[in-house]
Amino acid sequence: MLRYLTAGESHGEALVGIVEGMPAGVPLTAKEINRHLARRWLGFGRGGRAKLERDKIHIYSGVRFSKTIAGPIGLRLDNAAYRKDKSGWPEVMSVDGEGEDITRVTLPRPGHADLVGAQKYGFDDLRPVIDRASARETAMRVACCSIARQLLKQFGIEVGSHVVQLGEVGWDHEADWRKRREALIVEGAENINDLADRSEVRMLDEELSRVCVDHIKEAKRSGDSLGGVYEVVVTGVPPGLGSYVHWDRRLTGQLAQAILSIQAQKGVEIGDGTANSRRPGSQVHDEIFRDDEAVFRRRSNRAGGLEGGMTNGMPIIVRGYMKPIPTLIKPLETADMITGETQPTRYERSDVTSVPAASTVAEATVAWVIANAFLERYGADSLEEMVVRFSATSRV
Ligand code: EPS
Repeated sequence: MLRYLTAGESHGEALVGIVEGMPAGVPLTAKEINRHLARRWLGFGRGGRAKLERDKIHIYSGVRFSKTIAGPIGLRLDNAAYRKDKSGWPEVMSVDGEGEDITRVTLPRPGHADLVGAQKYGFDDLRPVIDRASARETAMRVACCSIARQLLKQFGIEVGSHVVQLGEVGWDHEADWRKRREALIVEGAENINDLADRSEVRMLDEELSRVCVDHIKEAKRSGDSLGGVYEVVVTGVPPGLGSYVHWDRRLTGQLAQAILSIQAQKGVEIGDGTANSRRPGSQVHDEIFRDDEAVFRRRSNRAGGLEGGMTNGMPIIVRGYMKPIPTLIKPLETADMITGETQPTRYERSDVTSVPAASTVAEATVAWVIANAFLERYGADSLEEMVVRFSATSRV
């Protein structure tokens, strides 16, 4: 089984990560991880922090001569915000001392972990919650999960994503964008990224991207933030990953967790999940046929590549629904956590939207789940052995 841990605060010195369970011999370089870290910064609507961070990974261990060596992989990502001249963060986030001179943050933002986090851990200052609940942590997650992605790549499994809706602006002609997505993924899901990464909002349609940028500008002018919906697609997945035999082995549930584990994500949909709930069964289930090479296939993919909690060999389609970011220029009403006094929320800096970023983080967390299921089925101590196992195992 693959495992990873992340540590670090948004305005602390650095983020660190450990990935454990990777077989030996998987090609891995910092360049590949950095490519995905850079993609996480894509998207119009990010705030001042985006101009600061450069996100270059430092690999400490577990890799030798550009290949994994089976030992835990140690990673570090420095926070430029902490190092910036006169940032004040080394004092505010100091590991030592008592922090008597620090101004405490006591106005919790509605919709954020702030208040409950402080109540839960007994803090008289929201700072520890703000900093660990922050989506800054997803940078290290992307780094850790990029390693799982490298494993999948060796077996022709690709992960891609694109944004389908931003605030009120989205694709209303379902059939149109679906056709576009289908055409793109014939050669692998990474092809979606080639197009989406060129759009300012990671959408597949230029005109729609422009409308979204205007929508974001408008939200910014009115001091607001925007949520949205994105789609993650995985291609090249063999049938039979996951299992129907026990609840926690159902890949469907694991994928939902992978999406909802990301900050600000509030909904998940597998395939045509929500539309299917309104349709009669005859218009939902994907008919089965056996092709000329005796491979069982589906005539459609409304199930999003998953039946009975297992992959069925069709592309996996998972959609994530993100709420608008809770840090708003336009204040909302809140209560001071010490005095109880009603006050407007305080604003520092924030993103107007980070749905494009969330789509790339979701790619990473989904890749992790698939890699784990893949290892469960075809796992071995080295990549070489895995290739032998994979080629020898009959696929449904
Ligand atoms: C975040 C607030 C902003 C974002 C940050 C997540 O940071 P700051 O408070 O320093 O302006 O930019 O995202 C990242 C730093 C990142 O790497 O994605 C929050 O409160 O979640």
